[in-house]
Amino acid sequence: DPFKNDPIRDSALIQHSERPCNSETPESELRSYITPTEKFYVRNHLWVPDLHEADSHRLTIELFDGEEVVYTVADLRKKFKEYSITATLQCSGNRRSHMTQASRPTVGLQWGVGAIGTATWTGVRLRDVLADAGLDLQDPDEDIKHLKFVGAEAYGASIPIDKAIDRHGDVLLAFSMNGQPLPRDHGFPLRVLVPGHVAARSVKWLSKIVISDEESTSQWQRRDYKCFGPNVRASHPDWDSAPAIQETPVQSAITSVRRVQADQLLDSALARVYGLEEDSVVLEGYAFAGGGRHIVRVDISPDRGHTWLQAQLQEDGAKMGASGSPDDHRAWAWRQWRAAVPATQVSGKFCVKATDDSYNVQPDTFEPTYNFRGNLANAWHRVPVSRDD
Ligand code: MTE
Ligand code: MO
Repeated sequence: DPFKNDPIRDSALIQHSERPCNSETPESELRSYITPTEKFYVRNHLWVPDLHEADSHRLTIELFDGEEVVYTVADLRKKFKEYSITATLQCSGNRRSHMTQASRPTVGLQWGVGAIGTATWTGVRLRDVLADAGLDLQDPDEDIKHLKFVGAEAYGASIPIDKAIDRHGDVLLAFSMNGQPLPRDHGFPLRVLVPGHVAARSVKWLSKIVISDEESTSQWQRRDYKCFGPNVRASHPDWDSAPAIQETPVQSAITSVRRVQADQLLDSALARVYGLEEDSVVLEGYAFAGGGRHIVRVDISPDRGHTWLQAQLQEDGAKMGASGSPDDHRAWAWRQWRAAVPATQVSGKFCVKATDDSYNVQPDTFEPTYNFRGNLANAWHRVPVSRDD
């Protein structure tokens, strides 16, 4: 039984499957900027490999000519400068259950809003290690197109080489999460952290990197994590016709709906911002864009999309990556937001939608982006008014 040494998980996680472990973060834990490590969603395709010694764990890098260079985790720590970045990981299946409910059945784990989380990751820069191993970052061989990652249990994925060597790409070989060694579920002792890309590319329990002219041949790169048109059925996808998901589209969700009495609003900053003096409803949630794009606005409707107001974006608490200024396309972490509306303006469902700095927006319904695998479900999140009553 390869699962017999899986770690014990926090009982607050919402379990979708046990073997392999797939568990999402409860809404109450999505309200802190940094997701508590033990409450961070777990998405495992297989078992957690039995790796217990960090220092001696070996990472093999296969260069384009086939030559191999090996680093232990101890070597990585000794040889390279350490960097920390705050980045959100979002599973391609986050909010899949909303697509299913609004549209048609989808194949996959029926995640709610909690297949997402934010952590501060510490490690060494992948580009520094690649350069040390012998890759010419300035002028790489033209045929080099992808970087394949292999996990110790068999999972694999790849990213385009440009993301890996971009000095502003901030791809890390991470050995710690929120200041502690990576927990076993999150990749101990070493994982790739590819900020801005779908979490499926951030391979855990990293054992090998291959510099290549082709994408990873794993099923998770070639036969999964792709989107097709609404007409394409599960039985006949032409997998090779669609690109593997890398950067993700703009997303947002409501994580809390609370009624607040007028007298409880006194002295509240939210009440001042929205000029509230009567019984109100306070909403909270997150917004996130892939590719390092910033969230520029979050719109809330208290009445199914007829009227709108702007949510207050909470402070951006992110460490901005390895080497650069915070004003470029390197928003690797979510923004949380809050909004309040008078209870009398509320009718039907609340909706939330976010806009990123390329003015990408979320579709209003799920029909146009329905895909049988339920990937990248990012239509407006609609929540009944009375949910928390
Ligand atoms: N890496 C390995 N080795 N095995 C896996 O099953 N799952 C991927 C990715 N990396 C996976 C993996 C997927 S689909 C997601 S969403 C993220 O890890 C989840 O990371 P987390 O469990 O740390 O939240
Ligand atoms: Mo995922």
